Amino acid sequence: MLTFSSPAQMGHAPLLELVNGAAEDHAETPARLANMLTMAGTVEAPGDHGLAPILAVHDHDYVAFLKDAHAAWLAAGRTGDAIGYAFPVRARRPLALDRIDGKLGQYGFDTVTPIAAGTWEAVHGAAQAAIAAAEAVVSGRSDKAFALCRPPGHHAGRDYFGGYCYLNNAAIAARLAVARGAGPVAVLDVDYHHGNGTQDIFYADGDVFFASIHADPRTDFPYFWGHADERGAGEGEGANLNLPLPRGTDWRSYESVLATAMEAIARFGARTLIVSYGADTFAEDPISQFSLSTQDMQRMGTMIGAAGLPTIAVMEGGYNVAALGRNVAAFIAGLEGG
Ligand code: OKS
Ligand code: ZN
Repeated sequence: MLTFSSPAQMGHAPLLELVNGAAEDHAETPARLANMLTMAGTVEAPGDHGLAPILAVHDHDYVAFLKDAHAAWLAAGRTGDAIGYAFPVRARRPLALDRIDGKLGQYGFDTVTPIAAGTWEAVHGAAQAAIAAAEAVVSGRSDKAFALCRPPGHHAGRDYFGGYCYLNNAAIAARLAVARGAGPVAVLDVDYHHGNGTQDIFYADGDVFFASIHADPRTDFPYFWGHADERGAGEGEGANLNLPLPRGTDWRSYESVLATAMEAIARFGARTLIVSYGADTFAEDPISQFSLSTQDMQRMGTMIGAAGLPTIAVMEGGYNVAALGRNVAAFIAGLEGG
């Protein structure tokens, strides 16, 4: 398996997240990537493919905001990481706000996704890893590739960040594949959390099918997306499939729902597959509530690999740091046909 990661990804080290009424240690740490790298074998640096593939998904003003946000935070006399405290209720207007606090609320949707000094370089590096993986597959250099992205991406929308995510690595890879004529494309999201950003980006897009298996948003983050009745709109009507599962789900139920997702992807006629892989479905994940084992990660990879599609996998969540590399390696072994 070709594997990609950028050293710049280590530079995002959020100090804390505001959650459960307190400042807690941030779960999405550089140590996650360090642990994955211990198990990954040969990892290629992605090179710099520029901003064009990122801007094919994300809003120009949003990207400019992300690049500048931490500097604007420091210029406002603050220390530490930039975190918003005021958020618009739904259906507010597009507004040209002047101060960093307003902009953090305008572009962000939660208090767990700080913008730190190294955030832009890191999210740019993670996106480059996803782009390099996509290039490797659409060029025919490799049948499958894995981008060890962190921070993750699937909660980030065209013009918003949240859920530890800033740039949507899976969406960037999917858009690139479509642009290169490798469509129709399916994105399969098997992270514990619903990939609301990816869903939003492709909601009205008939070229990209989005299927997600995740904790029911009635009980779990991101709450406001991921419900079973969200089926796509316009040209994308029917090209969005949410398969929410209850807390406590084990492999027995997961397997049959994954089979449903794979059948839907085949029926759609996908020619390229993007996988948003999160290891936070692991039974011992500290912030999640499914019951999958490391061996189940391999089973998951095997079922996905059996589709026989050119596949680009990108890393999403997974917070049991000590087990992370093992879980990723098990998933990759399955995907490769083990
Ligand atoms: C708990 C609340 C935040 C959940 C963020 C989810 C991040 C993730 N601290 N998304 O896939 O793993
Ligand atoms: Zn997750």
